Amino acid sequence: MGILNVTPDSFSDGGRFLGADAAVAHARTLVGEGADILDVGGESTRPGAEPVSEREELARVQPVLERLAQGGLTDAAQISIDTCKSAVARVALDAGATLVNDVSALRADPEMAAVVADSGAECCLMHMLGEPRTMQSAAHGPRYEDVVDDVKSFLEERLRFAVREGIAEERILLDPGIGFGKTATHNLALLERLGELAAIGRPLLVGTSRKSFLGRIIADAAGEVEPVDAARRLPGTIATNVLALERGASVFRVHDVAPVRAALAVAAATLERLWTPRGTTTRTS
Ligand code: PMM
Repeated sequence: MGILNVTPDSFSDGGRFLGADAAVAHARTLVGEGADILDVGGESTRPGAEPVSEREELARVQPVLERLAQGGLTDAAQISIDTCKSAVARVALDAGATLVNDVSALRADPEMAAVVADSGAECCLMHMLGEPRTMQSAAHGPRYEDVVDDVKSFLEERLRFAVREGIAEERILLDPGIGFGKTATHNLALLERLGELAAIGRPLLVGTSRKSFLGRIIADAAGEVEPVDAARRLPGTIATNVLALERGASVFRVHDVAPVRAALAVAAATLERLWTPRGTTTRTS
């Protein structure tokens, strides 16, 4: 899954693909690098981000979604809409999106479940403690009894809710929400014990790409005081995605599609276990 942020303030690529032309060109690059899914987002969920109005979010993503369809990119890749707003999801689904990536797991907008259910689209339910504006702040400090057990219970509850609301279970993906109301230690525990979440029985999506806990670990390893910036987090992105594959994840949300896909292909071949990218029907042994 290649990330297509159409936001001025996402943490690692904010503002770079804000215009529809730049966004569509970047979408082509991501597909050229092997992305099977394009995740289009018009509201930043980085820690501290302020909410965006429905009108603003639509103004950002609608032209991009229309241009992706006109440019044939809806045939080249599955389009995912990263939104918590049902009105944005509805517009995106009309424009050819077939996956709704809701980081609130259907909690932010009471209409969202019905929009997804009626459309027959796929849906990703992600764990988040708190909300983006406050989720990492020391005052509210992310706390868990046991982060993996807590995230697992949450995802099981959200899965039951979604099915009750009429979303077919086979269309639902689950995501531990790396970095969403979690310390570095929480993120690492979730990655290490990802198999416990895979045991729920739904495909797992993971998003570690360029996230700040990687910057701190890489800096520590290099004896640097400041966390390394997003441009130097690719090795950590690759390491975490390979480990996530080994522990049962099947969708990898990343900025750097080509190197991560190559690493996953080698890891999958080594494990002789199946990660079959959606665009690939056969697997060489
Ligand atoms: N991370 C971000 C945004 N959307 N969606 C899912 N399902 N999982 C994630 O981990 C996730 C997400 C934040 O990263 P960005 O600002 O680079 O998009």
